[in-house]
Amino acid sequence: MDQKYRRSFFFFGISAVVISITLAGVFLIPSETNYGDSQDIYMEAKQFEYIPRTLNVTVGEHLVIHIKSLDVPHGFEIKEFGVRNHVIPVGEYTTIEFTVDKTGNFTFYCTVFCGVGHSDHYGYMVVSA
Ligand SMILES: [Cu+2]
Repeated sequence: MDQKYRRSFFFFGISAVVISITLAGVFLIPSETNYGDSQDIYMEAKQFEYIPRTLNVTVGEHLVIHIKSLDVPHGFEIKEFGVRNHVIPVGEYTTIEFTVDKTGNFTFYCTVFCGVGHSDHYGYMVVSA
């Protein structure tokens, strides 16, 4: 194999790899990319607060909330986004996913009775345009 032939063979090989990767990227991207930007949010719940207490997000975002409890089991609900009665276990992250499809100020709150301050266990989600 002479030098010139070997070089063009090499470039052909590289081009084939690049084209394959590009096509795979176009056709094999998982359906999650149909959402807007995805944001991972880490939260903690305890008697009787959420940390952070306020989530500031942008409409269209797909949220992946990872949340765990620091003391007793708690709950998490935001009716406006179809998130109902999620149980938050102690010491172990649970994941809640949804897309914020409207702007405004919303309240999320605890749906598992967690003690005398249960009714004060809530937080806010501010969705901006
Ligand atoms: Cu609670």
